Formats: sequence, C-alpha cells, structure tokens
Amino acid sequence: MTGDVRTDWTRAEIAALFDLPFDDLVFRAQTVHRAHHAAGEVQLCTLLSIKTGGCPEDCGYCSQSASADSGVKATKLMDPRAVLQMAAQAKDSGSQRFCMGAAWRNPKDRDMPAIIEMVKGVRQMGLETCMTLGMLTPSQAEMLAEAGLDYYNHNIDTSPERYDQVITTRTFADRLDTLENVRSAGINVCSGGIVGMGETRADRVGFVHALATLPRHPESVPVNALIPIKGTVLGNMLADTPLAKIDDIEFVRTVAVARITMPMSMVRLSAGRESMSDATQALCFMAGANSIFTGDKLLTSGNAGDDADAAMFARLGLRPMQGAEPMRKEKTCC
Ligand code: SAM
Ligand code: DTB
Ligand code: SF4
Repeated sequence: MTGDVRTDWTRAEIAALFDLPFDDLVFRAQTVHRAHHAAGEVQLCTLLSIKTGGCPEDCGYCSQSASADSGVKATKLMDPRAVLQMAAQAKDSGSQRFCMGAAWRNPKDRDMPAIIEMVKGVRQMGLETCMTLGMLTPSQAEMLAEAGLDYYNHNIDTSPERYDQVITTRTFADRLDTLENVRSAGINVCSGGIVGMGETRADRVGFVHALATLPRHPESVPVNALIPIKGTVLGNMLADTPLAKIDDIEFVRTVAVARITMPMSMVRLSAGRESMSDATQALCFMAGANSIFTGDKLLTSGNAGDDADAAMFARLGLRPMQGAEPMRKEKTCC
C-alpha cells in the first residue's frame, strides 16, 4: 500500500482514510511518505506578489479581490528587474523555488513579455520557477513553457460542490481547463486549496478526491489554512463565528490524506503557519507535509519568518531540501 500511485480513488475510500484513528492515519501517511521522500527534508519556497490587488474575481477568502474591503492597495505589474532582485535575496536565504503571484483573472497578452523576462531571469539564477497568474489559454501556457517555467500554481481550492459558494466569477470547470492547458504544455502542476473556509468533512473529502483523481497528480499540492482577512467575505464570517476556525487535528488529517492519496507529490504546508504552533506544524510534517513557504510575507499576509522557521527546524531536526527535484516534463499533446 505504499508504492502505488493511483488516480482511481473513490470518495468512500478517501472518507474512510479521514475516519481512521488519528495515530493510524498519521502512521500510514508517514509510511507512504518515507517510501517516496527523504525523511526530515523540507522544501523551501519563497512567494512574491508581482501584481497586487484590484482583482476582478470575487474569491471569498482573498484580500486582493476588488470586491473585498481589505485595505490592500492595487499595484501595477512589477518591473522584472525588481523581481529578479527579490529572487536573488530568496536564493541567498536558501530558497529552492521562487513563486510569483499576480492578482489577475487571467494575464493579458500584453503582460506576457514581462512575465517571460521574469521566468527566464529567475531560472538563470538556478531557482525553480513557479507562476500563478489566474486562467491561462493553451497558447499562453505554451509561451510560459517555452520560457522555461517549471511550475504553474492554480488551486481548485475546495470541493466541486462548494466552489460556487466561495467564488461566483468563475467555475470549477474553468479551473480544470487551465490545469489541463498547463499539463498539455508540459509545465509541472501545483494545485491544492484551502481548509477552514467553513466547509464540511465531506467537502474536504471531495477536495482531495478532485486532486487525487486528476489524470496525473499535481507535482505540488499546497494545503492552505484559511487566513481570515478582515474585509473579505470569509474573514468577516469567521470573525463573527470564531468557533468556525478549523480544528488543528482536522487540518493534520487533511494533510495526511493528501499524502496517502498522492504519494509522489510535494505536499506544501502553505498559508496559515504564522498562527500555527510548532506542535501542529510538527504533526503536519509527520503526516507527510514536506514543503513550506519561507520568509515573513506570503502575498499580502504575514508568514512565520526565517528566524521562527530556523528555530522550528532546529527543534524538530528538519533539514532544508537541497537542489531541485527531478523535473517530469512531458508534453501530453503535440
Ligand atoms: N490570482 C491567482 C489565482 O487565483 O489563481 C493567483 C493568486 S491566489 C492569491 C493563489 C491562492 O492563494 C488561492 O487560490 C488560494 O488558495 C490562496 N489564498 C488566497 N487567499 C488566502 C487566504 N486568505 N488564506 C489562505 N489561502 C489563501
Ligand atoms: C497557495 O496555495 N498559497 C499561496 C500561493 N499558492 C500563491 C498564497 C497564499 C496567500 C495567503 C494570503 C495572502 O498572503 O494574501
Ligand atoms: Fe484574484 Fe486570485 Fe485573489 Fe481570486 S484568489 S481574488 S483570482 S488574486
């Protein structure tokens, strides 16, 4: 049960994993983890918001939506030279991957030359490149692949059933279309979602099921804990009902089920670490998380910071992953 990569998981099987006694679930996740990944190694990734705020989409969790009242100021797309400076700093602080995010529904063709310059420049520094720019057409995905983009992040965020309660300006199917365009262009896929948006256990089952039954598992699976941001629909809702915050053990369960169902993927403990104890994070690593965002900022929110992370790594005996993971670039169409 540790060697198989399966894309035929049923919801019932995934629900049964969630239902396991916690010890059994984490033991099984750690066993799968050790069959495919080096124990105690954690990949370090750095995020940069290359175009912040003013986004036309209405994602209920996001501070950058123009429909949120979060106080985030809209900026223009950064100059590629400024992006390269930030990437150089990330490399100096030991990061392996540089993830660039833009608050767009989709990139315009006029944005592509600057984006391509960023991809090429960051890659030349010896960092893995990741972009998250919203929906992509097949030709935009091809352009990014030609520029050498290693990963594209595009989250499914929640279960297919719950999607339209969180976002109304696009559909779950739109999300899958972009993932297919990215895959077909030969770019590695990074796709995950958010836990703690007031969803049910069944939604978490549906969320993992949607990822684990893609024709190929995403190479990276970010699992974010909702950062409840004031002025967003979900931030305001959770401020009114503080008990709705996700239970730490249920969060760890979600990480463990992602690890078991997608054994080869890098499972990233993403947003929300700033408010997690070292103990909860340790359980996430035991449950098979092996990637984090470093630094003191995500896109608009705070992150744990390098000092806190260095202390946690020392406390838990974790090691930063060295070198790039093997690329699996295969075009799936001509
Ligand atoms: N605009 C692009 C898109 O939506 O694909 C890229 C940027 S978007 C901010 C990337 C992801 O960040 C979202 O899909 C969501 O999973 C995550 N995210 C955004 N706001 C969050 C929050 N408040 N808490 C946790 N995760 C969040
Ligand atoms: C992902 O899954 N999480 C990152 C990255 N992909 C782009 C973004 C987290 C954003 C957290 C909220 C903020 O900083 O605005
Ligand atoms: Fe825009 Fe992405 Fe935020 Fe949605 S998650 S509002 S698409 S930046």
